[in-house]
Amino acid sequence: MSSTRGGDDVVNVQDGAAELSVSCGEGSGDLAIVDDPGFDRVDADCETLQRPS
Ligand SMILES: [Ca+2]
Repeated sequence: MSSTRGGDDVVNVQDGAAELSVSCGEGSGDLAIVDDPGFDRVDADCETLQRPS
């Protein structure tokens, strides 16, 4: 996985599989689109979590 250094990234791991570690990298407005926060393990550098609607 690559990300722009210092950017606000969108990481989409809403794939039905459990991620052991999701890193959003640097930036203060990173968004992680996850299956469920208790299912995908998301690092603290992902400021915002979006669950399935
Ligand atoms: Ca997932």
